[in-house]
Formats: sequence, C-alpha cells, structure tokens
Amino acid sequence: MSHLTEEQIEAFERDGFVVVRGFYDDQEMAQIKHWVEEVQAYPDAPGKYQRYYEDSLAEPGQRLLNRMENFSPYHRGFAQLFHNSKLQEAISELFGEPAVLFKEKINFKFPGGDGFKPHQDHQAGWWKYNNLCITALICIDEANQENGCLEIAPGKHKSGMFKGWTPLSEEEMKEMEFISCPTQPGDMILFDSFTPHGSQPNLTDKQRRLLFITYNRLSEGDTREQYYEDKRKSYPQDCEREEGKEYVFRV
Ligand SMILES: O=C(O)CCC(=O)C(=O)O
Repeated sequence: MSHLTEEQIEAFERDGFVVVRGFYDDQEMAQIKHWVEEVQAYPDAPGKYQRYYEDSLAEPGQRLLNRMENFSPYHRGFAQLFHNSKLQEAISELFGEPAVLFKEKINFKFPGGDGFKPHQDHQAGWWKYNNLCITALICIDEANQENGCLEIAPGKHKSGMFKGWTPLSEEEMKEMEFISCPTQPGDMILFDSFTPHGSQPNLTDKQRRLLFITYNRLSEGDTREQYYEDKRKSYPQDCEREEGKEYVFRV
C-alpha cells in the first residue's frame, strides 16, 4: 500500500522536500506526544541515549534541553514507529528501495531556544556513512514563524554539497530563497539531506518540539551504530564531557 501520492513524490523530487499534512491522526499523535514526554523526562545517562543542552537566549545562565538523540533503542514505542512502519514505507517509496534508520532526534526548542543556521544535513559529516538521506520531520507542537518552524530553500538539493562541517555562507545563499513551513501536530515534512534549511529562535513562551527521523538506502548499509559511536567521541552529550574542554556545535 502506498502512503504518498504521485503528486507528493513528484514534489519531493522537484523541490527536495514535501509537506504531508496529517500523516498521523489525532489518536496516533496523542500516543506519539506521550512518548515524547516519556523520553523528555529520562535522566541524563552516560553511555546511553544522547541529551544536549544550550544556553537560553531569554534567561542568561539558564541551560535548556536542546535535543535528544539515539533514544529508539531505549523506547519500544518509538522503535515500532520507526521500523517496519508506515513511516519507513513512505521513505522507501521516495528512495525507490528499502530504507533503513540512520538516526533520530527530538529538537525541543524551549522558550529562549536558539534557531539553526541554514545548512544541508549532509554537511554534518554524513558523507562518511552514505550518499543520501531522507528525513521525516514529525510535528509534535504547532510550529510557526514566532516559535521557529522549519525554513527551506526549494529546488536546491541537486546542486551537491557545500562545505563540510560549516553552515551556508551569505555568498552560497545568494541564489536561494527560504520559505517558512509552518506545521500542525501530525503533519510531516520529508526532505533530502542536500536540501538547505534552517530555523529561527523560539521567542514565545511555549516549547516547540519537532521529531526528526532520518533514513538512508538499505543498499548503502546499516551504519546507525557506527554513526552514534563516532558522534559519542567527536561531540559527546553534555553528561559525557570532560571538564574544562570546549565543545562547539558546528552544523
Ligand atoms: O529544529 C529546528 O528548528 C531545525 C533543526 C535542524 O535544522 C537540524 O537539526 O538540522
């Protein structure tokens, strides 16, 4: 059974992304939101899932949970949502072959949480693991221009990768036009790992949570464990960091 229409597949190929409204219904979303709240409440734990913090832009000195990654091995509900599911099937339709989970994260964007400079996901060292990824953004809380929804530059995904490990420069963005993609809970945005995107800070008083689930072609291998092993070394979560050492988020 197909989960995407021909028009949606065409739009994805043309623009490098497609917005699928209401991919999950209200009942499914109530469940997913509950799971997000469960993992959000997990304690920091060295050697397990990975939790990253940021400085609040609103309250100096306050640390905010910014993102959580690699939690599906520690949560049965998410594992079922990501594997052998309608989500994995929809991504496989776009690849034209079976997809395998590469990584997953929740971006929490609490009030005062920062935005993301425009970038291509592939610039974050993903080229070491595969040639192309497709990410599904699942909207948990309404996302809009005030709280920092996703902003995307359509039609630029076929121009290859810009510089590794660095966001896009003003010069590189000269020919790009970023459009806002507001979403409601249950909406999904599918985008390719060469599609330029970013977002603004959250200047409202409510959190804005988005789930990002990334797959690659199964024919390029299952490299998820290797990716997280490498990331634990190169950019460890806050509770695994050495005191006095500086860690800088690059892209
Ligand atoms: O959560 C957001 O606002 C955008 C996230 C993003 O671009 C990323 O994590 O690569």
